[in-house]
Amino acid sequence: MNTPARIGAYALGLAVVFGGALGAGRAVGPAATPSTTGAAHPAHAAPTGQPDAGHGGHGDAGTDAPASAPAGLQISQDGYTLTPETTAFTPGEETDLRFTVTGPDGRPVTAYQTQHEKKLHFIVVSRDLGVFRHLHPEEAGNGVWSVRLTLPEAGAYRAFADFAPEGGRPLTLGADLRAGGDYKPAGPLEPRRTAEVDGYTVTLDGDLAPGRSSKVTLKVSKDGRPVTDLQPYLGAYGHLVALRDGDLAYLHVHPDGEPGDGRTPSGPDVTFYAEVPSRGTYRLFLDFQHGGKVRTADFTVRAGGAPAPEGSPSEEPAAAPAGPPGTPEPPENGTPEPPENGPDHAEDHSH
Ligand SMILES: [Cu+2]
Repeated sequence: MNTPARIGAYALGLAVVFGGALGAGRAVGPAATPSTTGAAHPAHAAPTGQPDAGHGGHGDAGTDAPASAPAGLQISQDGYTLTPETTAFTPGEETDLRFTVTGPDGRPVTAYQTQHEKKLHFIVVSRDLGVFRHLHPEEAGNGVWSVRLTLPEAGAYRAFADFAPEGGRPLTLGADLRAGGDYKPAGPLEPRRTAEVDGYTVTLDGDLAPGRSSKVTLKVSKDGRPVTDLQPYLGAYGHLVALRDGDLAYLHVHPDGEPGDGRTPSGPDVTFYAEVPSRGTYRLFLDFQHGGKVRTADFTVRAGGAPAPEGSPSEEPAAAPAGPPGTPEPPENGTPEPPENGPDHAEDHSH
């Protein structure tokens, strides 16, 4: 077979696989939640029912990779390495942070799958989990990503790149950043289930059970009234990032339903399924969009009790299997593109 013909056949094979994935995703519908494979799903929120292989560097659900460490704890994994050009910052000073993800061949990765409307999601938190940023860097060419970042206070920070290289599985790599100066450590985190942001009150309901999928519901209200017209953000009515206090493990969370599926209300409740790997304290950051602006509400929840035994039922609704893992998400049909938010929103959260 000559080369063009081989490429053609390969492309055709891909098209079949992708087509199958789309078909599966559609047929299963938004109610589908891959509960049996959930544990292998990593940390990024994914609209349910999409053939989402899971973000964050866990094994493919289909290959039943052994339970590995949570995502985000490594700077290099599966041959991919996060390489920031800068790790030293001056507090309060906006800096153009440039970085690459180098692939197994040692070169910067230039081809990415789109996940939740972006090729790469970039999360920056302070190590004490008081500061949270969810950013979308721009491609500066040749595999270089560029993002304007201000670290507000002196201290140590963790940056997570959440992406899926073309032809590879989703990964979340983490790298430390630091801002020099007089560092004042924050006190211990106390549980907090109500967040106030910009006149909005967001309350969190539900408990996190180690080792199983736990339903978490966030209710958004403004001036005492439930908000029922939340806007889609990254293909969902909310985007939840969960991090473990102590090591900043980046956890798997995905929303229950998606805009336009005919069953998911645009508030006031936004439901997620979160999987925490252990007992401990977790910080949850909810990005939600209303009135054209994305805001972040933050919570602190303790996960207690013993880990659930193997094979114990999950709280997730049982459903037909979702699309095969490792396949890209279907295009966002019928979901209006949320307005550009200019510079990504950023939140500082006091304890
Ligand atoms: Cu993002």
